[in-house]
Amino acid sequence: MGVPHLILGNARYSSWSLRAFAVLRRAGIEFTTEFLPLRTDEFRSRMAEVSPFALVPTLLVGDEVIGDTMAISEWAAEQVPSLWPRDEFRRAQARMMAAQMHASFMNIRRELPMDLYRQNEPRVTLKDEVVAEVSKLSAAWGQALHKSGGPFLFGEWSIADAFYLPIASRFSSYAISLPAELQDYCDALLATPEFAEWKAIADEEDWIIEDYLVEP
Ligand SMILES: N[C@@H](CCC(=O)N[C@@H](CS)C(=O)NCC(=O)O)C(=O)O
Repeated sequence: MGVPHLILGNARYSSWSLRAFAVLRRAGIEFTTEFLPLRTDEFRSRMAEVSPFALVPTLLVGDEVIGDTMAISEWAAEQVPSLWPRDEFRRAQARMMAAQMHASFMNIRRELPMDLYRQNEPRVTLKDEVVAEVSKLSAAWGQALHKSGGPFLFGEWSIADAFYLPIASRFSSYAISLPAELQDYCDALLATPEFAEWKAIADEEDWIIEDYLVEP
């Protein structure tokens, strides 16, 4: 089968790439990496070779292609079941939290794009739709953390936390203020070793995508 090979976008900007990388690192699964600059011919031609969806992250396992973060995460969890909580209800809720991130929060995603080089620089105005999504997210995180006691959503780290890691990074980049318990959660996510490793990769990159650099 060979060592799984993970194709990723710019570490600075690609939030989905970060999630899959964090899951595989936590799983302790050995894998090789290939970083491609988003929105370039190099990206388009390489991705056209490997996946009909042409999105990163894409995991190649021998001849098999897994071209979606949730699918990569579930594949990892089949080998390492502790990536999801042990309790059946906590596990279902962790899947719910990850699925919500996978399918929604479009306003946060559009207005506060991940940019690991941006630190503590608020946008001048936050649209109402963004504020509403931050509130919804805060309520969901608060409910899970209250029940588990933290430090992660379901106590021990799970795939749900990988899915919210880029949100913690965005909140830090755009100085979104949060209640103390939620700030502690974001701090815990940003203090994980897989994020430190990812940030170090981003720090070495010199690819810039102007569209990702939103105005203050
Ligand atoms: N549903 C996909 C979304 C992946 C995605 O949108 N990736 C972006 C980068 S973060 C991408 O590959 N963009 C390439 C493009 O738009 O051409 C997943 O969960 O992996």
